[in-house]
Amino acid sequence: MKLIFATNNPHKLEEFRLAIGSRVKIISLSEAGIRKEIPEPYPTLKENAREKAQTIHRLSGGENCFSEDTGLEVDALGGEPGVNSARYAGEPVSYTLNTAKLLRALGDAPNRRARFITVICLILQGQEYFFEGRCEGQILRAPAGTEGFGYDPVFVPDGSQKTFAEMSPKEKNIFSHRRKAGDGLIAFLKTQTDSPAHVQN
Ligand code: ITT
Repeated sequence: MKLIFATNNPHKLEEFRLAIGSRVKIISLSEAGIRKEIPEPYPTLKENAREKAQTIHRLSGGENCFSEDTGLEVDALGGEPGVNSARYAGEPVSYTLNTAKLLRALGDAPNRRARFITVICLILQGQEYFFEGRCEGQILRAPAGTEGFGYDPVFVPDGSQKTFAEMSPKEKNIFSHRRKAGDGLIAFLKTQTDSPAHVQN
């Protein structure tokens, strides 16, 4: 099965290909010949994921596709940056400035509890399906590591002593919100293999 992945983020593409790529052929937007900045105007991850998937479904002429929207929820900040994670420190998007703003906002707060939440929107044969993955963890007081992207240098998932940015992509996938949401997608796609009408080769 082939699915276009409605993202402009190469890190997401790499992580999904690693997590689910052997079971589904994931086509990037550039491979699909689509160049488009997809707006994320809504107040929830689910609505933004839906917008991205529907936009690419339309532009591709109705191909099966999926998107995802991810946010980092920090308890001591009342859930921020949440759905604004990409543009927390404004535009143009800067992972370094976003992370610096997060550390400033948290200061010395003793409660460092946070979680990544990923919502996938799949459009298969014109029908929408949603899958969610979460990863609980803690925000460090200073960045560590150079792998990954976004807030990875300050996020330590429960069950590890390392930040995501100190892990290889394979190791990050053991814990990650994105891989867990991808598991839901794959489990669902398996249920569709009995009805070939739902599968595009
Ligand atoms: P697309 O919309 O093109 O998919 P994006 O980077 O804009 O790519 P999001 O809107 O989902 O994606 O942005 C969420 C932001 O949250 C992203 O810019 C990162 O700063 C951060 N983020 C998302 N997933 C992350 C991860 O696994 N590790 C660290 N930070 C992450």
